[in-house]
Amino acid sequence: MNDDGGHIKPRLIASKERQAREGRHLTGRAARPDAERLPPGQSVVEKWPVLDLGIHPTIALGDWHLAIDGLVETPLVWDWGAFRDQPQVAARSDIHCVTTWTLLDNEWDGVAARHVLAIVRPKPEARYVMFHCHDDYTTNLPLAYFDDDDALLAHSWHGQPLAREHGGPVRAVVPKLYFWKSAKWLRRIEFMAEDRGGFWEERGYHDRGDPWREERYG
Ligand SMILES: Nc1nc2c(c(=O)[nH]1)N[C@H]1C(S)=C(S)[C@@H](COP(=O)(O)O)O[C@H]1N2
Ligand SMILES: [Mo]
Repeated sequence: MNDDGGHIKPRLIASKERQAREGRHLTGRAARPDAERLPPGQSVVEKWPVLDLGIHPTIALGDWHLAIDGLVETPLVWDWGAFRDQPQVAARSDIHCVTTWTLLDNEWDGVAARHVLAIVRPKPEARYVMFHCHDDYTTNLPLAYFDDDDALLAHSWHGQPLAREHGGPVRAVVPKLYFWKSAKWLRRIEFMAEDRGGFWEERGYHDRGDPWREERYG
């Protein structure tokens, strides 16, 4: 990282912890992805909001690396060239943020999560994934949500390089979970046997975060 591009926002973090304690935005409904386009309590927005801890790291492509390690047969580190040499996929999905906005029909380009899994080969005991980011953000998820055909490591959105404020050069995209699980400025993917909470999961957000079951807090 070349500069910190901002400051951490303690008041924003405190207010989100309060919202989690108070159960803000909860509707108490569940919805089915095959029957409804929107998970409970979500509203469609037209413009893509920027939400993060307040730091927007600048990572030059020449300095960019992604480590993939933990409980895998073949840990690796990709530099930018190696990452771009992997098979590329295009995928379309909706973004559902826990703060209730939904952005429909996002077109991503990048490397499929399942390609990553085929290369590193998680050990049988690996059941969870932790994403680690350049702003020190972390988020955890069950391996089953990363091992899905819609999950990817995205470098482009609607055909353009992912903007820095949205996590470029590379962010994770895990469409079946609330968007706080889709880590921006990704630098490391760690495979784990035991679950461990990430940044928001330790501050009152739900451990899994399935929008269709309205798992906002927990
Ligand atoms: N590295 C990092 N990734 C992050 C965050 C963050 O603060 N740092 N915030 C999360 C949250 S809470 C949300 S809602 C989405 C927002 O992504 P966007 O700014 O591209 O809309 O990023 C998620 N990924
Ligand atoms: Mo969020």
